[in-house]
Amino acid sequence: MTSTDTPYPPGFLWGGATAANQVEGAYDEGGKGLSIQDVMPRGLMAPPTDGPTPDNLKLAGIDFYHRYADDIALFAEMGFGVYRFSIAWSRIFPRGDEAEPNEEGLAFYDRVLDECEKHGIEPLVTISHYETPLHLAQTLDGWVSREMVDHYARYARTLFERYGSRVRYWLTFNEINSVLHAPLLSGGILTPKDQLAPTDLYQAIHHELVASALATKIAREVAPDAQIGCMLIAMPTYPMTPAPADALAVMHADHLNLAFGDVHCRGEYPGYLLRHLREIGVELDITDEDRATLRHTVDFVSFSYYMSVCETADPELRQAGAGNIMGGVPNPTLPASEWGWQIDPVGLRVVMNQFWDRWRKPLFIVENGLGAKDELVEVDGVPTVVDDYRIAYLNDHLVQVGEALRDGVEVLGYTTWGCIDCVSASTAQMSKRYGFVYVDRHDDGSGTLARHRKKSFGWYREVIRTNGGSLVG
Ligand code: BGP
Repeated sequence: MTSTDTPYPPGFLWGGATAANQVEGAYDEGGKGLSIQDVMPRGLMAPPTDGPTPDNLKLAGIDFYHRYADDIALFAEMGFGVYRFSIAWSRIFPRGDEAEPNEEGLAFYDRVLDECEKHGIEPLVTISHYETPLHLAQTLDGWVSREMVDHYARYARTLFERYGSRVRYWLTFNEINSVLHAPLLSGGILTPKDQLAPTDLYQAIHHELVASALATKIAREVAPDAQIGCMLIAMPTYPMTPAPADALAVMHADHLNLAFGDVHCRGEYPGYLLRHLREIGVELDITDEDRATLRHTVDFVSFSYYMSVCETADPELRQAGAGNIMGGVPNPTLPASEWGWQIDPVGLRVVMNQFWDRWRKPLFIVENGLGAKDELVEVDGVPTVVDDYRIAYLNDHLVQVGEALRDGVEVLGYTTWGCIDCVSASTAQMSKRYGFVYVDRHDDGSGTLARHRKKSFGWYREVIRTNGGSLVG
């Protein structure tokens, strides 16, 4: 492929993504309150602690709070046209329930935006990325409570008013469909998952969906140029066998994921979800006002893509996949990462077609990448990582994005996950690295925090320079 026959359209936004709680550190600076992440030193793997503990790598992160200017300069060196980051809710409203925002927190993101503007990088802001203020989790059990809608709306309004003229692309909730499987991470719900009544879980989901639509409504009023997207985990599901019962199992699994996109794009609950709720005995408290709010649909659909899964109706074939928070059965035909996430570039094309056919909204791929153990070596006296495995992973996925573009799918852009190494969301490790930039910090908390360009850094710069023309596929 040469740059003249690239399927990527002019103006395609290339870049990378991070989240506040995984990079910023400075967990108690600038007036910030605690978030649920400050008491999750083991990620999803263990219950939360009573307070911040020294083994929690997120408390210091990769010190982006102090190094953001240098880090954004590195992104600019790769030619990023877009940088996706999240705003830490507890920097803006430290407890979550205050009437007035924390000016120091707002000023920090002004400075981040200054740097983006200096380099001509378009910001893509996630309003809530797995970082509910801890106080709201402790006092309300997170999104189980309807009060969360007001707290979130006040927070979103504050952001639109402050940054609405500077930020065009917004995401309301990171991976909103993960709340079904990770209620604490995604819903700020402290009640352990196995003790959470289905009615509480679905009511929490309803509150998040209403809050997301309310954010869209507020944006239309105070930031008319804003483009609002929902953000989903995309996980194409294949039948384990050709048995019709397996096709049905796929349909049911798909429905539980796609329902979130359906509500965001169509403005109402789909019939299959209402049936599911009836069958599991869940009666939701949905007001007329909620129904009217849900009518405020999104401008685009964004998603993360890491893997596909299989489904089957056969209980003997049903064993859970390693490291996969969303359930599903491992696919025997696919390789997996060191953390058991199955690698399936073709699945990306499949899911892009599915989303486009279903919703006819432009797509934005806002997370994709390979978490791997990297080894820092010296090449010509310069510390680096020879991450050919990461290059191969990204190349193969981007070739499939190109195929989807040729299929006619409309795509706004692509941001790799963890464009600079950061603390893992699921395992809270540093050693699960995704970046083009290596950060010298380790699972035991040691390290200088120095930044080093990996081999993939130059590779991605070339992909961006050629608008995908340098991809090999
Ligand atoms: C997504 C999250 C991110 C990110 C990524 C990789 O689910 O939105 O926050 O971390 O997955 O996951 P992990 O860090 O667990 O490897």
